[in-house]
Amino acid sequence: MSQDEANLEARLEGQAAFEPPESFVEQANVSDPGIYDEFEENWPDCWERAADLLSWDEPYDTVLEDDDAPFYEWFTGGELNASYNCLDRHVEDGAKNRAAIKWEGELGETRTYTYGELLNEVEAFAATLRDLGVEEDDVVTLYMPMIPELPIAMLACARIGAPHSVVFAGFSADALATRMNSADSEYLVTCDGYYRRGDALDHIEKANEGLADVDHDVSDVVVVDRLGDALEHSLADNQCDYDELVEANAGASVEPVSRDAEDMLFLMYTSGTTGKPKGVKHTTGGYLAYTAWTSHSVLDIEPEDTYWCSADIGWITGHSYIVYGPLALGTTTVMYEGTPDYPEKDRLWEIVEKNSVDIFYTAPTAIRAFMKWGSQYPEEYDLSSLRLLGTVGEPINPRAWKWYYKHIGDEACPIVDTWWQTETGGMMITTLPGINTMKPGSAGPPLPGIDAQVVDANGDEIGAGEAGYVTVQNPWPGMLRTLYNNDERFISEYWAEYSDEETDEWVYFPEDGAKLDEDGYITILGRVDDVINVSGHRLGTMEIESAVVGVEGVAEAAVVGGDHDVKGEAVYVYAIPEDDYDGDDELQERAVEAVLDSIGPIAKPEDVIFTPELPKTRSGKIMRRLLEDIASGNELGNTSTLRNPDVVDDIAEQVGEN
Ligand code: 6R9
Repeated sequence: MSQDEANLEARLEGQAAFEPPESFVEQANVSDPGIYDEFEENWPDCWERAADLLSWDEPYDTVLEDDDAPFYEWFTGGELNASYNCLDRHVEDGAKNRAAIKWEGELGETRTYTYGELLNEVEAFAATLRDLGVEEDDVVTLYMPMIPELPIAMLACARIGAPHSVVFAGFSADALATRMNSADSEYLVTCDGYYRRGDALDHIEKANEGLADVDHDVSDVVVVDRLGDALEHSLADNQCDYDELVEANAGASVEPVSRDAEDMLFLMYTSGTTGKPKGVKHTTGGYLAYTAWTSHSVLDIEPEDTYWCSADIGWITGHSYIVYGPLALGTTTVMYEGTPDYPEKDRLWEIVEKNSVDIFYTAPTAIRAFMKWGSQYPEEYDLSSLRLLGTVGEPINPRAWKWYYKHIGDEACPIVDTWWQTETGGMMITTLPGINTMKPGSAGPPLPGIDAQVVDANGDEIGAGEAGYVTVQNPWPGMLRTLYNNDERFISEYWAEYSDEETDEWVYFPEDGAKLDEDGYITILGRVDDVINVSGHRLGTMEIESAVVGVEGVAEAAVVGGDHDVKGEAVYVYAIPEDDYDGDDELQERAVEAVLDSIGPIAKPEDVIFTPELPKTRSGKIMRRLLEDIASGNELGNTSTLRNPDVVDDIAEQVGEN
């Protein structure tokens, strides 16, 4: 490091606040600080500003309907179609030849779809879905990796009013079956395979395994041929080739179906406290308005931009900020199939330079990996096209924030650290890049119109410097409407904690801990439920536990998250073997296999530790906090309340050995 660089590092190191660069502010979509008051004073009508970003077939009568809270409804009476808003209207406005999706495969092949081409593809696949018998409101499951056919299929579903349920391609066969069963989904679109680190991965085999466990008839399965000759596969009777079907419908014209604002646009399953994943329901009007609005105000997207979110569409970030938000605004959205370090650790920067990317949105775990690899990789490329950077998925540590600011943004791009969830549909707590001071490590104030408060266990607002829980005290258009077929769980998961049913005051509880500072900035501390965050992916410890206790030879298990310097958190399994079993390598391997089978490689345990006992309180509850501290290598607090304090030392010793 040169002296200059060392000085620069030292300066950044000590700097706690950063102002948005003047050059950014001058061109920002939103730069008037008055927007906070404006939204507060006009709430809920302020949300018309979001709805105005869309084209409505039928204008709405009411912005917010709260008669049946917390089953809120937004833009009621309005009708619209999401695929029309993401495609046709841009083509009608003369953007037919603007790139909508720029896709790059892992091996380097590229495909660009202009808005005109994307519309044609979507219509052809919408016609195909109709041929197969898909009707309005049928749930279509999409089990696909990052290939263009995934957003095409999503928009085709939206066009005919069939909600989609995208299952992350990295999830296991079991996970697919669970989701198809829960949604009673009779249609599946999948693919033969995809590339990961240069290898052709078989995907159809996993899909077929999952289908074998679906508890109802699946009428049709459409299979995209991604790998060609790289993977031989045969199709079963109810399976058909995507290209053949689409070719037969080439040139088809499919009218976008007018959907009620409150009609379901999609389901997205996510992990919660209990074993079963939750089917989060998002609707057409509120969700699309909210993702378009936040793409405009927070990501500062303009139609002329090339925008890249490096998430996977199999998660909510990809739904909201690769597909719906950016396309609703008519911009060019980049999609990359593979891993950031294939063939080299400079892959992402090569893509940024090649496409002159203006806005880049990624996860802190990725930034920590880039940091570890070193700044020589981004330094080889011209990243000066970048105007704004974003992060999402987990808390970002100030060091990683500053590395991103300096080495990717060249100290010229604001960074938005956006806190939100699958359930919120879009961003909730973040600075507005054209207005607010940035404080590394702190997400920022709630967005205009969002009344997020940090409260104590009783629901009372806490003072600056104290830690408590995030709550949202008023509804917003992008919010989930319910959990699919489970209104009761919707209430108990999100509203029971802090609401007062008698006074009809409803408070949303996202189950995150947070700290508040004197400027009202919120620093997110992480989940306070049994959910862990591995590389920005939400995993339920109960789901993992139930996989492990299903293993023959395992009597009991506890799963916790331990600190990890790249992944944020990693999965640690503590298990008690049954009497006739040893906690040997073989049992350990079977436990790992069970987790891979039931969830997928993202949940792969960092370690499986066998112990004759788990630390328990006198009332018999497993002390998870203690196990977390052991996994994280933290100092252990008081263990005197345990029924079996000795076990702690035994476990800690073993972890030290592994
Ligand atoms: C969008 C997404 C949601 C959970 C959320 C929180 C964590 C997300 C964050 C963040 C700190 C941020 N989270 N963004 N924590 N700072 N900027 O990630 O949705 O997969 O549902 O996860 O992720 O704990 O509750 P989802």
